[in-house]
Amino acid sequence: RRIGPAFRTSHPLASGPVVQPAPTVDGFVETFLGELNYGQGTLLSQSTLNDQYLALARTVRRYLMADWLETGARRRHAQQKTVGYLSAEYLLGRQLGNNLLATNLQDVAEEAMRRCGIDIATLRAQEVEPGLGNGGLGRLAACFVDSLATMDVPTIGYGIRYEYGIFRQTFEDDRQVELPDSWLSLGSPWEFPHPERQVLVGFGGSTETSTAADGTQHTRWVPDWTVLGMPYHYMVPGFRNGVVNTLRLWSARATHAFDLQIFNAGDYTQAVRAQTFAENISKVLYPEDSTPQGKELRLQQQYFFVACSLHDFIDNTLPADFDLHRLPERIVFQLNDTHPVIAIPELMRILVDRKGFAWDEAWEVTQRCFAYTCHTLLPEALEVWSVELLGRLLPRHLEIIYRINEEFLEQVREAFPGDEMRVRRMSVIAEHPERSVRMAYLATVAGAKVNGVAELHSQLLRDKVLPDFSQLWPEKFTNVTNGVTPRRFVRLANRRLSELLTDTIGEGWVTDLDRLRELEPYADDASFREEFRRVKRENKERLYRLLAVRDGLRLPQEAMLDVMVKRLHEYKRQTLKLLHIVSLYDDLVSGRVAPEEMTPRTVVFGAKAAPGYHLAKEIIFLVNSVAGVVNADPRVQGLLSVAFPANYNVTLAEKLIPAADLSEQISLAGKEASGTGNMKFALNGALTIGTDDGANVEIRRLVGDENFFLFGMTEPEVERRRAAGYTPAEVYETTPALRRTIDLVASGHFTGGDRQAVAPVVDNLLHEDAFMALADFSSYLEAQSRVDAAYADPEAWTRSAILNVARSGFFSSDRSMRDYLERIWHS
Ligand code: B1N
Repeated sequence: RRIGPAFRTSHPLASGPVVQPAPTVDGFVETFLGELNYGQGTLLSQSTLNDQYLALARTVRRYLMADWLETGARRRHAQQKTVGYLSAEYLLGRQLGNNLLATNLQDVAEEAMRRCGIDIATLRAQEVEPGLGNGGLGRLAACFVDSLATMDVPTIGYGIRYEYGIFRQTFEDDRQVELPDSWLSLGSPWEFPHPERQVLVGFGGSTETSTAADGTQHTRWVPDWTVLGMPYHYMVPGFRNGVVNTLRLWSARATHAFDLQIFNAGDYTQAVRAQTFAENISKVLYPEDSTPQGKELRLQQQYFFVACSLHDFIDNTLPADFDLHRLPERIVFQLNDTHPVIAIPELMRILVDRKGFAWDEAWEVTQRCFAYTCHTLLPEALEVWSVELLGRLLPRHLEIIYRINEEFLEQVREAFPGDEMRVRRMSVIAEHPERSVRMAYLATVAGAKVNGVAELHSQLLRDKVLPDFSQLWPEKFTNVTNGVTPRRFVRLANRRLSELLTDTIGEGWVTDLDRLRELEPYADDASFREEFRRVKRENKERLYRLLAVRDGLRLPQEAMLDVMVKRLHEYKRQTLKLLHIVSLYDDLVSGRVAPEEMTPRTVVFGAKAAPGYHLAKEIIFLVNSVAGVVNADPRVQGLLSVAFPANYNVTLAEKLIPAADLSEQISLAGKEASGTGNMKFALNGALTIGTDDGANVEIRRLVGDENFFLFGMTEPEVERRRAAGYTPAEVYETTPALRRTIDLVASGHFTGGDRQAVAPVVDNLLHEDAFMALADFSSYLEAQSRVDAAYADPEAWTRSAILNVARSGFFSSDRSMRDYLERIWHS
């Protein structure tokens, strides 16, 4: 596999260091033109925008290559423990800007492009972001690998190179229409295919057990079809520290043996079809957030990338003579939710069936190699796979899971003699509604640690989701509150704020976000507040210029910018926000509130709905319908506007968040595991209106009650309310403002008189309201009037905004990584 010493040349440059282009404008121009000429095969004078973008990307890549090779060599040499982050999603965002930032080449590149007569901003806009994730979970993985590189932690990010990422959202007649995201179609300058590191993955078939002369049994899996995994490597640069880690994403290919057999049998079309079948595995990301669908192809994806990753690490990354009994000294696999949990029986299979370990020996090693992060509290979101499907696709893994479960349940019986109810509750195998494997239980049984993603979530995980397990193994459970990378979400997204911060407290904050504390005294400095407001104003102007070209929106410059961006989900309660808008609108047009009493607002939504989530799509339709009517009504001109730019993604987030005044974090308490958008907004100087949910709890504690607009029931209040029997219609009947609001929607006012069109949402609210939007309506409106009053005092508002920035350093993903290192990976 590797080139032997005999083939190594004796040239002095053969084993590095790689000659890096000069980090000067001249050096950059020369490299760029070279890439245009020799990489793209064109002349500057003949080149298209895309040629120029690709050449620019490849130029920046060159400045990272020496560090990448050097980091790899150093890691191989040092033999330290590596973090293998296993995640089915990485929502990376655009690469060019981030890599220019990491290499400190922003100004050089801008000037170099100017000399070539090119506006670098136009080239940046050319990049299609790799949308290989649905939302928070995928973006979290991207933040974590960024922080690990910046902290020089040996890490390999493992995942799937979907040919189509999260769909592109458009609106037709106010309804969501999904288009395929062909992010690879104009070329992919950031990836490196490594065909020499391909891995073979089996599926289906059966198991065979043989008995040796000494009586020991040996089981072997005989798959009946296989695919190849082709790794693509992506650079993950640390912030200006000479470190470049690797993200290794797998793409499925047909094996030659597979189609050759069929070719030889003379069936050409059948052979080509086999190719398509194999390549389907990494074709498309499932666009489901927080509610996984139990689809066969999804399980194939999960096993495919996990099998490739384990094989890659054990057989191609560790030295050939490595003693696998010591595997836990060299790797810890962090399971990003249950999606990669099939890695547990896969490692057992490798050790027992292929490396000749005894079962107990293998189990000992396996238990120390995995840790599991849970990201949800919604019972419907806990993944289960039917035994029928698992047995058909991965028969050996199912056997292994059964044995793990048997031995585990024995342990439970020993700890709780006679408690068969408990044994049934804790079984990894559920019997109803069909026999299936509970992946979260399997991860908890096998993992050395289990963590939730915010304090409240970790508490509820212990008490409500896995109570029996936390009773059996209290020391297994821990919390690591999520974080976000300050590189992308402050330094890159908010250049104006970054300059102000650096001018005021120095540049150390970019890698030591706690230093933002030093900003606190400036909250009382009138000229600093003035500067802070200028930053916000300019960010708003930039956003509105973008939304004008991108979406044809015209928004007033002066109004409060109120933003709710996240996946569309009932539990997140976009409808509650919508009811607030309708109620403001109704107050104005009915004359209950005079125009001069109103604090002008612009509300911006961004949200994709899972294509099969019908109610979520109806909510999108309703938001668009309300926006259309409100924006066209001269009576509310300049006082109330609603914008719903299509296709919210990381790129748009980077423009929206720095401009926001108000951050909407209004999920029903106990439902949002953490949230990470909430952290990005606070760090960019927006104030939060939010429930006592997820990481909001910690944000409020840190920024202070007086700088946070709290409303709504707490989680225990939600529980009590539900236990008492919640009837939304009663709330509607007894709350006049709510009644007026819902009646206005129900009347068809926003849908050209069409009452049918609003019925799905209205009926659901009145008769079901599973996430209690109506119960929290009055409290929400009251909190929103506090927001209005606060915004009317710009000095006090700015003071609070500055304190939000100064006190949010805790939410750096660098801190999250320190917590994982301390609480999980080093223990
Ligand atoms: O993970 C984020 C949290 O901040 C959010 O609160 C949480 O909702 C989110 C199945 C999920 N939980 N579960 C998912 C995504 C895709 C999928 O197919 C589930 N995403 C979350 C980061 O911790």
